Amino acid sequence: MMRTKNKIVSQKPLEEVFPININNFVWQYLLIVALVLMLAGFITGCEPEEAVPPEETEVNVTAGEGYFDPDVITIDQGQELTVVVENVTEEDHTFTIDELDVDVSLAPGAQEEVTFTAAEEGSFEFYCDEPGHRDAGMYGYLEVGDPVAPDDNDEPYDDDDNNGVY
Ligand SMILES: [Cu+2]
Repeated sequence: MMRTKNKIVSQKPLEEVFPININNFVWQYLLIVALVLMLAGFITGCEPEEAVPPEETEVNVTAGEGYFDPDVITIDQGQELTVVVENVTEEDHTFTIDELDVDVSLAPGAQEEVTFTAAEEGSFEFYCDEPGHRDAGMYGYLEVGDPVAPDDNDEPYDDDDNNGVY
């Protein structure tokens, strides 16, 4: 019995060491949590910068299989705009705006840029001039001034006409 008690007594120093290890572990855990929270805050803080505000003078557009992304670009009247178009497909495409004399040819995988000024207010369609591509969905709208985005309603043409008349 005495020896057993002595053994128990002799274990107390070990028990005192053990809580110190726990404290170190908790401290490291809290440090990791703090770092994760800081990283999350950093990522969250970066997200608003990726959005394209109306006053932006450069817009990146992806020419994909049957689409342009974004398909609506909004700028102010008289604003100079640089559009950087990247063709992410293995076909030829164009980025064309008839009213603004914009016609950029895009080889497969190519990235081209075009700078122009939209002097007049309105909604201008940009599209791919390769046969069949416009009908396949390769079009979008450059909204200049006070725009009504086609995506905001299901019948853009009728609504636009009514708004113009009234
Ligand atoms: Cu195309």
